[in-house]
Parts: sequence; structure tokens; C-alpha cells
Amino acid sequence: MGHYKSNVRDLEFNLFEVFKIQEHLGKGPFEQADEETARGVLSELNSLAVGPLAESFADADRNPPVFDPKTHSATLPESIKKSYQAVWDGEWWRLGLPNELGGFGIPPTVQWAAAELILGANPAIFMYMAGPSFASVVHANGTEEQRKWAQFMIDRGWGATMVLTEPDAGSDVGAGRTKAVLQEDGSWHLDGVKRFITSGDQDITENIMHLVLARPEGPGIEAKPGTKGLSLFLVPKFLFDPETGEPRERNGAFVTNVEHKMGLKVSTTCELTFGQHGVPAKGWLLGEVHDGIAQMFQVIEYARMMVGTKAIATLSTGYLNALEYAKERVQSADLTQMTDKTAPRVTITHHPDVRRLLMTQKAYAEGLRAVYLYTATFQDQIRSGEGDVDLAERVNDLLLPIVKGVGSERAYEQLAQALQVLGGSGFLQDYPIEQYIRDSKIDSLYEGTTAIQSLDFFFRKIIRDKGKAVGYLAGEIGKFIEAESGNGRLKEERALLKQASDDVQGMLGTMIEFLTSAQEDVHNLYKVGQNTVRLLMSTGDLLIGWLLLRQAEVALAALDGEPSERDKAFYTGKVAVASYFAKTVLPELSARRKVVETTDNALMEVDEAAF
Ligand code: ST9
Ligand code: FAD
Repeated sequence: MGHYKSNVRDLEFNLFEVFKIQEHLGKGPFEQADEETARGVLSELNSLAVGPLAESFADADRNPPVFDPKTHSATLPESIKKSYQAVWDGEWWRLGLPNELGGFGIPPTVQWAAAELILGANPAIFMYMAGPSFASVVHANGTEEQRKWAQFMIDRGWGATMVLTEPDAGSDVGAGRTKAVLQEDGSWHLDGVKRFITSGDQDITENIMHLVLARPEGPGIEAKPGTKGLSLFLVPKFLFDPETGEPRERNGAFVTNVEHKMGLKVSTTCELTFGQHGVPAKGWLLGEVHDGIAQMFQVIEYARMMVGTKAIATLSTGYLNALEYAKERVQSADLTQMTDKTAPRVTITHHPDVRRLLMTQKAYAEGLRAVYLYTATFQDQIRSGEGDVDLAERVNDLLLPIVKGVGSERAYEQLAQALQVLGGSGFLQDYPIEQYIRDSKIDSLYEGTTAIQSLDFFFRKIIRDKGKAVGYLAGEIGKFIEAESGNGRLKEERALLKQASDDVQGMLGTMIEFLTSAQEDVHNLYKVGQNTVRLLMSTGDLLIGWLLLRQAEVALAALDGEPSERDKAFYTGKVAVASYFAKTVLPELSARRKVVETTDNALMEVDEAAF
């Protein structure tokens, strides 16, 4: 058996029993897909994920890509190339494509469930497959000629990158200085150095299309500061025949370093230098508009969802690996017999603390899976155009920083607990968890750090949205609290959920007061800034608590029927984990609310030297 332990049962439970996506299948843009197709996709991809994709996971970590500075090229280990080929040959990259570009007509919910399987087995493979997905952004924003290029990217299986970051422009993308100078033939010459570019070079695709943010310069072009002065340029690694896409001479975008990293080693992270090696770096403005940051956010939104799903996928396999170990590891006597030195030794699942560790991991792994799939239900709605699409877009936007920010933070935290279950063995490379921890740390950093997610959540997704999306969510949670279903067995949990919902609304109310009072004293903004991550994480816990309880309600109804023995255990686990989370995690929100309400600016007044 490979390292990857998937959880298709839970994916299908969410899709078909909780969110009931089958009601929207077989019509509109999802005409080609029915429930059987969706289940078939997950089943086939699962075989690939636990087999050929997982196979290269450890090897590619121990034998990372090799960079040759003379040729500016990165060579990947053979093992990952084999895995990549397996998923490519199965045409799984079509899953993420719109129908008009050759997609399968599968809704985003099923796409993300499928993505979890690849991301959990070997996340770098998913990232190397960016070409077709990024091509759909080129297609949506490009000129007629560029739409043809998008088709080359798909048909010829090119790689693709998103190129924002510079040494002095990380979170602050608007500080970027790379420039693009307009040429007489309408193309642009780029000049500058970008860093940390994922998949910046590799030797698995014939060409790479870099999507680059740069400052345009030319007659009549107004220079604007910050992100609004950036445009998006298409910069291929090799120039190509405009009719056939056949690669020609090398373009002047050269990889000048590949970073040595803590984890996710097989995914190349590159310094990319434009126009500084004697060959101009030719680029083409995407579309006709100077709207680079908005265009790039079409890629970023997808990538943020991807990063959150990656983190959650890794937590899930980490938990399942820890669980398997705990069921077999015999150590110590049962606590009730601790004074009897001759008492039989038991498996560690008997110890209350190991149960605490495992149940908390289960809660976050399954609760966060429900969060990302719930988010994807709004993407389904946006795609199908059913109902209030404007609201669906707002709710999707609100939930993205939770999927990405909370998903990545909780996954890393809980993976450390998964390792703890294995004791000293967890520290060894004989087990996959140490690599999971190294590979998942990046998720709270790239695609906007957690702090950036939290600022986006509060200022853009709540305040600028005038509370529409957050109001909708609060209403949905409120409806669940008021409802009676669950055989009256979820009464105590509903009361705990109500308190948690009040606490999050209390935190938000206080932060809005801080924001309002900043009109009199601008320093009150610091009180907001001290609490945005706290609000993001607390809203995440509230959503997890709510969705786990919704699952428990479905599970209780199923238990009233005649489930199989296996399903009985599954549904019983659903009720147990929801109740555990409501009783042990949700009450913590009251303390966090108090922290928000009593925030002063003492922290900001501490002299730097005193830290
Ligand atoms: C990175 C890459 O880290 C990591 C790995 C990527 C790997 C990709 C692989 C993908 C794989 C795909 C494979 C598919 C395979 C399929 C197989 C299927 C089975 N939402 O607030 P303002 C826009 S990349 C939307 O003033 P500042 C908006 O246009 C590096 N738009 O910002 C706005 O204008 P307006 C990632 C947003 O103060 C404009 O920006 N780096 C949003 O100027 C200005 O907004 C980062 O993420 C939003 N949430 O700049 C940077 N926010 O207001 C992090 C802004 O008029 N830093 N816009 O609408 C930030 O996000 C900053 O907040 C900032 C601030 C740069 C936006
Ligand atoms: P900084 O922005 O310097 O942040 C340092 C710390 O300060 C963080 O804790 C941050 O949260 C905090 N901070 C910064 N500003 C604020 C603020 N306003 N409020 C509160 N806290 C703040 N970039 C690309 O363009 N394309 C890629 O493909 C890509 N892939 C990557 C792959 C890897 C492995 C890595 C490590 C990075 C990658 N990046 C990529 C870059 C990545 O997106 C940035 O590293 C990230 O956005 C953070 O920027 P930074 O590293 O400069 O950190």
C-alpha cells in the first residue's frame, strides 16, 4: 500500500447525501454528467491516486529537481514524470475545463472532490497540470489570436505559471517593478526579476506559458502606482509558430535559480529573470485592457481554492494514517487499571488523550472537507446560472479565504497532532506524516498568507460587501439552530452552535465598531488588525461546527433506517464527531470573543526594542 489514504466515502456522503448535488446534474452545463458519472469519476481517479500518483510521493521528495544554471533548466526525477504521465494520459486535466474548451461538463463540486484525490496523493502533479486551466483564463480574456494560443496550451499540453512575486513585492504585489516596454510590432519586452515562481521550469512539457504581471511603458501609457498600474502579459518559454503552436527559438525569460525548500520539493520554485541574458523577453498583453490585477485574480481565486483543498486533503490522509497506526500500536495499560502493573497492555486507541487527538483531527479533516465542498456548491450555482447568482458569487468570495486560510492553518496544526499519535515513530521517514507536515507548511504562506486572507475576509468580503454574504450565512446557520430535526438528539449541540454563532457575530460587531471609531482616531484600525485572523479562524470553527451538525442530522436519519454494518459505523462516527466538536471546540469562541471585546492598543505601543 502506498502512503495515500483517501476518503471517497466521505466525499460521496457530502456530495450526494448532504448537499444533494444530483438534483442539479444532467441538465444545463452539467448535462453530460449524472450521479453515476460523478461516482465513476471519483472511483477511477481514486484508483489512480492511491496507485500510480502516490507512488512517486516519497521518491520525488528525496530526489528533488536538479537545476542547471548553464542551461537555465530544471530536470525532474523520473518517478514524478511517470506519475504525471499517468494522470495526463487519462485526460483528467479536462475535468477543470469549461465545456467549450473540451471539459467533461462536471460541476465544480465534483471537480474539487476529484482534485482532493490528486492533491492528497501528490500535490505537485496537480500544479504541473496548470496549463489547461490557465488556458481557460487566457481564452476568457484574450484577443481572437490569443484564444488560439489558449487552444495550443490545451492541445499541446503546455505548462503554465502565475508570475507576481518579486524580491520586494510579496504580499504587496503592487510594489512590483518588473516593466514591459511596448515595441513597434505590438509586442512588449519585459525586464525584471520575479521570484518563487511555481513550475517556472520543468522538463515534462514542450513549452511553458508564463502569465506575468508587469508595469507597461510606452507612448501614451499612463503610469499608475500599486496593483492598478499592472498589466498581465503572456510570456512563453519558447516562441512558437502562430499557426501550429510548434515551438521555435528560446524566449528571453530564463530561470536563474531553483530554491531549496522545507517541503513540496518536487514542485520547482524558481527565480525567473526577464530580458537580462542577451535575448529579449517577448510578451503580449492579455486582451486589450490594462486590467492585469483583476485578470490575475481570476487565476488567484482558483489557486486559493486549490491550496485550501490541498491542505485539507493532506490533513485527511494524515489523520487516516495516524488512525491506522493507533489501532495497532499496543502501549500501556488502560487508565482505569493504571495502578495494576500486571494489567494487560492495550492499543493506544484506548487512551483518552489519543482519542482526543484523533477525534479533533477527524473533526477538522471532515469539517473542512465539508467547508470546501459547501463553497463549491456556490460555484456550481454560478456555473449553472440557477437562482440568485449574484448572491452565490458573494458567498463564494466570502468563503474562499476560509477554505484557504483556515484550511491551511488547521491542517498544519492538526498534522502535528497526527504525528504525535505515532509517538517517536512519527518523526521517522518510515511514515509519511513528517513529509505531510513539511509539504503542507507552504499552504499558509503562498497565494496570500493567512494575515492577507484575514484582511481580505474582513475588509473586502464583509465590509465592502456590506454584510450581504455574511448575513446570508448567519441566516442559514440560524435556520438550522431553530429547526428540530435530528430526533431531538442534537438539542445540546444546537444550543452550543447558537452560542458560537452569537460569539462570532459579537466579534464582528465589535470590530465594526473599531472600524467606525477609526474615523475619529485612526489608530483604532490597529484594533481591527489585531483581530482579523482571530475572526477568520473563529468563523471557520463556526462553519465547521455547523456543517458537522448538518452531517450528523443526515446520519441520524440514515441510522433510523437499516444501514449496513460499515455504514452504521460511518454514520455513528458522524454523530460522534459533530457532538465532540460542538462540546470541546465551539465553547472556546466565547473566550476569543472576550479577547476581541477587550482589545486595546498596548501591543502597538510596545517599543520594537522590547520584543
Ligand atoms: C502563488 C502561487 O503564491 C502558489 C502556487 C500556485 C500553483 C498554481 C497551480 C494551479 C494548478 C491548477 C491545476 C489545475 C488542474 C486541473 C485538474 C482537475 C482535476 N478577489 O484591495 P486592493 C483585485 S502566486 C478578487 O486595493 P492592493 C481587484 O481587482 C502569488 N479580486 O489591493 C481589486 O480592484 P477593486 C500569490 C481581488 O492593496 C484590485 O485587486 N500572491 C481580491 O492593491 C486591488 O485591490 C498573492 O496572493 C479578491 N479577494 O493589493 C498576493 N483582492 O478593488 C497576496 C483584490 O477595484 N496579497 N482584488 O475590485 C494580496 O492578495 C493583497 O491583498 C493585494 C493587495 C496584492 C491584493
Ligand atoms: P511577506 O509579504 O514579506 O510577508 C512576511 C510576513 O509579514 C507574513 O507573515 C505576512 O503575513 C506578514 N505581512 C505582510 N504584509 C502584511 C500586512 N499588510 N498585514 C499583516 N501582515 C502582513 N509567487 C508567485 O507569484 N507565483 C508563484 O507561483 C509562487 N509560488 C510560490 C511557491 C513557494 C514554495 C513559495 C515559498 C512562494 C511562492 N510564491 C509565488 C510567492 C508567495 O505568494 C509569497 O511568498 C507570499 O505571497 C508572501 O510574500 P513574502 O514571501 O514576500 O512575504
